[in-house]
Formats: sequence, C-alpha cells, structure tokens
Amino acid sequence: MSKQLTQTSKFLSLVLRHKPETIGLALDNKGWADIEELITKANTRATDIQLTRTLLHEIVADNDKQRFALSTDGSKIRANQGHSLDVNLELAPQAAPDILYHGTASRFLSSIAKTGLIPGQRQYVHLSDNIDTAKQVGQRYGKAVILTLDTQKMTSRGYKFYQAKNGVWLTHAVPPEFINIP
Ligand code: HQG
Repeated sequence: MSKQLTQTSKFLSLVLRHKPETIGLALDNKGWADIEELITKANTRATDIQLTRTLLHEIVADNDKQRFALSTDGSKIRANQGHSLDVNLELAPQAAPDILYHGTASRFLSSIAKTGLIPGQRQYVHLSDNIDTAKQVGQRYGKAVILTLDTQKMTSRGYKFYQAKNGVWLTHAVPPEFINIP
C-alpha cells in the first residue's frame, strides 16, 4: 500500500472504530458513516487528510486486511471489526474451526493466565484461524506469543464465536481454562 493509503486507512480506523467525534462525525448504531458527511468533515477538520470518493473505494478494495466495507447502496462505509465503540455489526454466531489463535506479547502472559483474554478497550477479543496473522498481531506489543484456544470445548460450554466480514474471528472473552499457553 502507498504511504497515502496507509495514512488514510489509519485515519479511517480512528474515526470509524474509536473516535468519530474527532471530526464531528456520528456513526449510526451499526457503525455506518455517511460517505458524503465523512468526506466533508474529514477534509474540513483533519489537516493532513484529503479524502475523495475514489480514494475511499480504493482503500475498501485494496486494504491489506479488508478493514472497511461499503453499504450495498454505496452511500455508507464502516469498519469490519476492531471497534471500541459499542456498535451492532449484526454478526450471527458461527461454528468456529477446532483451533483459533490469538497473538499476544510475552509481557501479557501472566495476566492472561490469571484472567483469561479480555477485550480491553475493544468490543471483542480478536482471534485468527492462522498462525501468521496471530504472529503479526502479537508482535505489535512486544515479543509475539501464539496462544491456541480450544474452541470446541468453549462451544460446548455455551461460548459464542462470530466472524467479521474480513475473516477475523471474534468472541466476548476467553477464560484461562480454554487457553493453551506455550
Ligand atoms: C492483550 C488489529 C493482559 C491482548 C489486529 C492484546 C486485531 C491482555 C492486548 C485487532 C489480557 C489488546 C485486535 C489480559 C488480552 N491481560 N493483556 N487479561 N487479555 N490482553 O490491540 O487482539 O490491524 O486491543 O493479547 O490485527 O492485539 O488494527 O487487541 O495484546 O485484529 O485492523 O491485550 O486489531 O487489527 O490489544 O488486536 P488490542 P489485539 P488492525
């Protein structure tokens, strides 16, 4: 991705997942922003950002993790996952693969062993069905450690899993008994 696309993608993550108010934007309860309003407000209030409809479409199509989606009529945009805002993504529970991975940093392990995985600032705990993604996610915070989760045992105990539109798996919390720490 070009520097401009990366910078704009980070800006969109901020306003569509966490702080729309930084540009005076409001999301609806499903996390959608009106594209016209987003463009006008971003270009008025965020000095280093110059949004266009074409650029937004390019980011939706090319983003390495498919972080954003357009509404079917093309008038709205939202983040596919990663929110700290309380939005309803309308995800139905899904049967998870037998193993899901969570990448974290070694310095968090003692705490995770005690309290399990908690969503922290975000709405959900984020999981992946492949080790590579977990490694990349974990190394953002230090020495990456890959945790494996026993999803079948969790399912049999009533825990629910959801899959975001970009393939990321989500769950509300994971108690320590289901976490395999290497
Ligand atoms: C850790 C990115 C101590 C957790 C990624 C993580 C993902 C605990 C950190 C998405 C803990 C939270 C989310 C506990 C969890 N004690 N630490 N009990 N429970 N943690 O960024 O999962 O690239 O909020 O292991 O790719 O790292 O932005 O969550 O290290 O999909 O699109 O607390 O964000 O997506 O960190 O990442 P985060 P995450 P994007």
